[in-house]
Amino acid sequence: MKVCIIGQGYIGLPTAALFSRSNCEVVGVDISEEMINNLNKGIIHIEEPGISDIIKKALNNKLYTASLTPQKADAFIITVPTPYIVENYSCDLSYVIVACESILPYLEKGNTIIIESTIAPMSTDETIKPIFEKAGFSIGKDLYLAHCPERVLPGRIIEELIHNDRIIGGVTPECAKKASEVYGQFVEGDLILTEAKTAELSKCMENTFRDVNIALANELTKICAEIGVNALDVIEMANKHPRVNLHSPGPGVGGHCLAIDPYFIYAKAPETAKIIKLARDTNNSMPDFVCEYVSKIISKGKIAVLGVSYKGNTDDDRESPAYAVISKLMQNNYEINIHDPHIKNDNFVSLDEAIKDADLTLILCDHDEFKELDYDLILKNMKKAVIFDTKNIIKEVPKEIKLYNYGNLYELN
Ligand code: SAJ
Repeated sequence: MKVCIIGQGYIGLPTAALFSRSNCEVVGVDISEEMINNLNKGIIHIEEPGISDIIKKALNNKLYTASLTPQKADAFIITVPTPYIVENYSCDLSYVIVACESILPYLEKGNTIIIESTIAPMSTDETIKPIFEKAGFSIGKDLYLAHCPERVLPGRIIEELIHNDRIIGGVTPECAKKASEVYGQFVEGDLILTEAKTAELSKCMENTFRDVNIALANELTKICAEIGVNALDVIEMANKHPRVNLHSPGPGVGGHCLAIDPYFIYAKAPETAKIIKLARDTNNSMPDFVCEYVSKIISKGKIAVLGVSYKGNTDDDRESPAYAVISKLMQNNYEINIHDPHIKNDNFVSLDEAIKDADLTLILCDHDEFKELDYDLILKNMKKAVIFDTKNIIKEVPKEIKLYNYGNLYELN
């Protein structure tokens, strides 16, 4: 089988790697000339265990080529980004549309086209299918079209692409069957056949489920700060119940999935999707909540901010709530020094520099490095030894250090 994959990012490249490992011929297409040249030399731009070796082997065996233009193939897979449109929260399909149009000259009867990008419900039927129909193809007869969302965790992508169950949403049952034959090349999890719109909404709902549950934990934190209860103890106690799983509160929700996908559903049914929108608003309000309590700890002075990635142990800072916290603190005239051992940025400083003469250390991300800080250094170098841990990662500090977390904010009221 020959597969042409449009988009060689976090999902497209690992997918290309796995097809080539299963002896499929793969063309990986991207708009970045620099990336394509590098890929053809075996230089990989994403940090993901296992990919580099597989791609290098595939280049040697002539099973993988990176290219600026598509080629004829049996299956085409679209893995390009889908951001949301800020004005109305709807899904920006422009990259997907351009990708679909780019393969039109290479399509032949019998080909299968799979959209992996996360898209709003109904997008495949209402927007993507007509692109191919206008070009004269009948879907389900000449071409087979399906939406098959990816569901993988960065850092474990290869492992999860192989073993996770896969939703195969066909525009027709025949489309789903053909798409499942494509994934059958390397997927060992179950291939679950359904309709395109069901696949679209289930992917968006997976991330919405998490977003709503995090909002509930964040709301609980606010209630506890107001009425004087330890929110972290409440979560621990409630989770002793076998059917309860309260999530963890934090400074907000980041990343390119949880902070975006719920809007795709909201934009489709804004009058009805009330909990979904409220959860988004609640999570978006957390940077303000953090800043409010920072101002109760210190009214002015220097703050050492630790961590700006959207989640721990990654260099990904897309949609990170840390940036909202930082910009608000700067507006309020605090002096900010940022330290993040996972992100390269000339404006960031070392841990020593960040905490030097600081009035407060503010933890916004749960990198492992922050779980056990050098408390002697903190006591020696900070002006006041105060830590505000918004991720509840520090379990114990020496008694000379004052630690605030979401368990004791009520002390500040
Ligand atoms: N967060 C909390 N409290 C929690 C859990 C997470 O505040 O209890 C925050 C994190 O700090 C982070 C954000 O939520 O800012 C998102 O982190 P995450 O680990 O929940 O999710 P992602 O965006 O890294 O990955 C999700 C995953 N989806 C689900 O678990 C349902 C992943 O499986 C998907 O493949 C991915 O979205 C995606 O691509 O859609």
